[in-house]
Amino acid sequence: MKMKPMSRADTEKDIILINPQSLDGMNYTNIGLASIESFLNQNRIDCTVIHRTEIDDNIDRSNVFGISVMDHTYLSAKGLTQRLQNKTIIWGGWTPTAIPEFVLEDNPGVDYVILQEGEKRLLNLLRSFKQAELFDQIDGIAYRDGKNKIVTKPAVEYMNMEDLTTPTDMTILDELVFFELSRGCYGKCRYCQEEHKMRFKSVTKSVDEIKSWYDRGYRNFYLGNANTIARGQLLQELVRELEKKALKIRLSLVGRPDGVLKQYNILKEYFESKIIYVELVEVGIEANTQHALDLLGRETTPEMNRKAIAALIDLKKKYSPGTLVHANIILFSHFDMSIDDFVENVRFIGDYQCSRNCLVSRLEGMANTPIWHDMKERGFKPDRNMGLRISEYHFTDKEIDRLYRKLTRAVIDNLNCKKVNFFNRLFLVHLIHDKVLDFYNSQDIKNAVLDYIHSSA
Ligand code: B12
Repeated sequence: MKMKPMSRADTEKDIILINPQSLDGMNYTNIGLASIESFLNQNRIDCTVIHRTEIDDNIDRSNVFGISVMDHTYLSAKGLTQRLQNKTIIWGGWTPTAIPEFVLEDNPGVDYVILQEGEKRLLNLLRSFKQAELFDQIDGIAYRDGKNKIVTKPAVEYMNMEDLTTPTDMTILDELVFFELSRGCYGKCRYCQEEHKMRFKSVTKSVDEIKSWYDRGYRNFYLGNANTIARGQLLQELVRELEKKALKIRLSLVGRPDGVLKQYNILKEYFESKIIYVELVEVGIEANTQHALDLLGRETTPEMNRKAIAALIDLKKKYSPGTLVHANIILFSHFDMSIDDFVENVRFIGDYQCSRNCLVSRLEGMANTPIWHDMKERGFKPDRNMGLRISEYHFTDKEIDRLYRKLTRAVIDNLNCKKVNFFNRLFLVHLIHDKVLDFYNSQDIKNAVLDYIHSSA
């Protein structure tokens, strides 16, 4: 293992963590770093988080820097690493977890890549700098050995959710507290990088944590992560405890259609509650034919998807008209999709009218997922500047390909800009959604779609 010189006396901080986000307005939200900073400080590691623009003022404060990396911050992290070439550099987050070997090869300045959850692994790595024998016990890590060969030790251990500490304020976005009720997902969908085992916080710990935010004046909580609706008993105990403590809060929940159907009666308690207000329920639908769902490795059926959204709309109408129901759908669900798959996606969007803010225009190939491997086999090119994500590709069906290009071209021309970015993305989504509703409102969706594809305009 490589180690650059470090001693506590040298510098003020044991480690400085960098949030490389470049988007104004959400500069400081990073749920992972919020959790790691709190965990390390509670374990007597002197640690702080800075934004990438604060690097000049902090460069001499530590010999060790950790960077949180997602695909859209890959280039920013790469630049920071070059700037910090005399320091020990540790990368963690979604992108390095998916492609540790590529990350180490592409960034000679990166010394260690931490895979999956960072709290304990980073703590143990930092401890090993002073007690070298601890290093061999660390799982979920990639590095270069003495012969400059890359070694990857897969992640084996998972955090017990009870050992997590309350995150720092970096977990807040515009007064909304991202609250981790669970980690991981059982879905194993072919397009998703999430493969952690599912774990949950106890109700006692969850309520204590929510109460501590509540006492500081926060009222709006996003029970995020991919799949918080999964465990019925916990959800039920949570709503009852929050009611007992009279914590008047707004909650957003995220889940899968099977979870919504299974936990229907418990969700009803949330919708009926006089204490809890359900702000939003977000459900991953992804596609509306069995063919497309199978291509995505989604273990749901169109029937299940429809039932789940219909049930939520029914609850909303009866008990909480202001609640938002978001049915996440990938309009162009797969590169092997057919016109009929597209038509059924249009039908779902039109029938339920709850995909306006969460429509994904097309499937993205996230590094190292089964779908990404399929895409590579087809010859689609990973983008080295975006964590090897595959975003540019052709659809097998020529008509679908033409439809995709025509639709997005028309929308981008309408936007009158060169590039789609985070800020105009929602506008783009709305324009596509408007066009989808035009198809839906025509007498025959398939004919309308085919006419559009073959029209000269
Ligand atoms: C809530 C959420 C958001 C929130 C807040 C995001 C944020 N900045 O933290 C909002 C709505 C703003 C958001 C926006 C976007 N998001 Co988002 N989001 C999520 C979601 C659902 C939950 C995140 C969460 O709660 N994580 C819990 C924390 C504790 O986990 P964590 O962040 O992964 O951190 C752990 C490890 O990764 C690691 N780690 C992280 N950093 C570091 C650093 C070091 C040094 C170390 C050692 C370890 C380490 O340790 C952490 C603690 O264990 C995830 C999916 C998921 N299941 O996690 C997607 C996810 C993170 N989002 C994603 C994406 C693509 C986006 C957007 C780009 C979407 C878009 N098209 O606009 C934007 C980007 C905006 C931005 N600037 O971040 C992707 C990232 C994929 C990738 N490979 O890059 C994910 C994984 C969803 C997915 N499957 O596609 N998102």
